[in-house]
Amino acid sequence: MALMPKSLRNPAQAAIALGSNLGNRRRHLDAAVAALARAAGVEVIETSTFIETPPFGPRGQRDYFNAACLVRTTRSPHSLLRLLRRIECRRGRDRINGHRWGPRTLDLDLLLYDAVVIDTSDLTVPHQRLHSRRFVLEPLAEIAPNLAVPTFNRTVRELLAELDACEAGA
Ligand code: A4P
Ligand code: MG
Repeated sequence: MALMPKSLRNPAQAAIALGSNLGNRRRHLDAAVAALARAAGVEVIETSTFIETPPFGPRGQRDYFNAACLVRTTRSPHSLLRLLRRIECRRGRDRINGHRWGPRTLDLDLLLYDAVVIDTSDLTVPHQRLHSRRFVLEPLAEIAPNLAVPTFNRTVRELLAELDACEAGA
């Protein structure tokens, strides 16, 4: 077994959501996973399959490719957020002309970071809309169904079951 690099001793486990609906969607997601795997202080444990999902938000957008990724990391949550922003930027994410829930080459959201709860102006963990986004919960449930989601006090699988029940009753 390979020795874990010194920088990855005592790592945290984090879950990241990936989404793309502009350009070569599969390539953007592949490149994001590769960039995470190359980043210092990050080890990719597992990546879900890529699923094609109808857009939530403004009409007229193309379907998204979505996925989720589990990583081990020695980076702090804010350092991980900065890394996600850099990777988005390198894949041409336009934050100046882009708008909320609008089309994007790459969106990387930090979903979970161990059992840590954060509520600062630029970072909320668990991600605020994790429980209501099928395009987030489905890929995450594929790779980490039993992961506990703090504040919601549910596992990922339970949140997905609740969303199913909610949508069936709607
Ligand atoms: N921010 C706070 N907490 C976090 C966190 N945990 N991870 C702040 C990442 N960012 C976090 O993010 C807006 C602000 O949230 C940032 O300033 C950051 O500091 P953003 O990525 O610029 O904005 P956004 O992605 O447009 O909005 P948001 O709130 O992340 O919404 P969603 O839910 O990600 O919506 N439809 C489908 N089918 N698939 C998708 O992937 N994505 C969206 C984006 C809309 N519709 C979609 C999809
Ligand atoms: Mg986002």
